[in-house]
Amino acid sequence: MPRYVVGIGANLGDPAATIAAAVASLPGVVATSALYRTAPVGGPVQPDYLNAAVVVDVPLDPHALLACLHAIERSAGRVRRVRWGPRTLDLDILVWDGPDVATEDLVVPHPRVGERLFAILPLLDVHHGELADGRSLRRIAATLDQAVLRLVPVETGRIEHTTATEG
Ligand code: A4P
Ligand code: MG
Repeated sequence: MPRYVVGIGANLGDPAATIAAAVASLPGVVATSALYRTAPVGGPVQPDYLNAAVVVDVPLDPHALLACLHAIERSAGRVRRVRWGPRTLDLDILVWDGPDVATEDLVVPHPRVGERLFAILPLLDVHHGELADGRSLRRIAATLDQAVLRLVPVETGRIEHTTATEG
């Protein structure tokens, strides 16, 4: 069964509640990261984000999973207006255990996963620490400009979730 890590970001409405609901709707969740509060990167002036990552084991190919993620984004009221703009919910496929995907509507590993602490820190909570090309996530994280991201403290506790598919 394919294994994916899905990155989650939210900065409108009640991001913690939205993320908890998204994790509850995702199929096949086997692990969740801590919840990180991060300063926005790119886009217009906008609120801080909450970011997280979850591991899902699902019998779906990457495009089918992307369609499922888009449906969950829509049910959270996501409206696409500005690239990198504020959003109620963003679900990205960060990595998976299959071959690289490079199509017009889907690129896996996510093309910017190696550039962003808001993606790498949660990913490190649930992933073994290397990208498929062998690059160490910790080493990449150390090279990134920590000041630009202005990380503010990590939330305590973990995401509350229940899934019908576990066990
Ligand atoms: N797409 C291609 N590859 C993927 C993939 N691996 N996973 C396509 C998901 N989608 C993928 O995404 C645009 C299109 O990318 C999708 O329709 C899909 O076909 P989108 O979610 O509509 O738009 P976006 O998220 O604004 O664009 P993008 O380029 O994915 O943005 P990023 O790079 O994900 O950045 N700052 C903080 N602190 N935390 C954040 O979470 N997120 C962003 C978005 C910017 N700044 C942030 C955060
Ligand atoms: Mg996205």
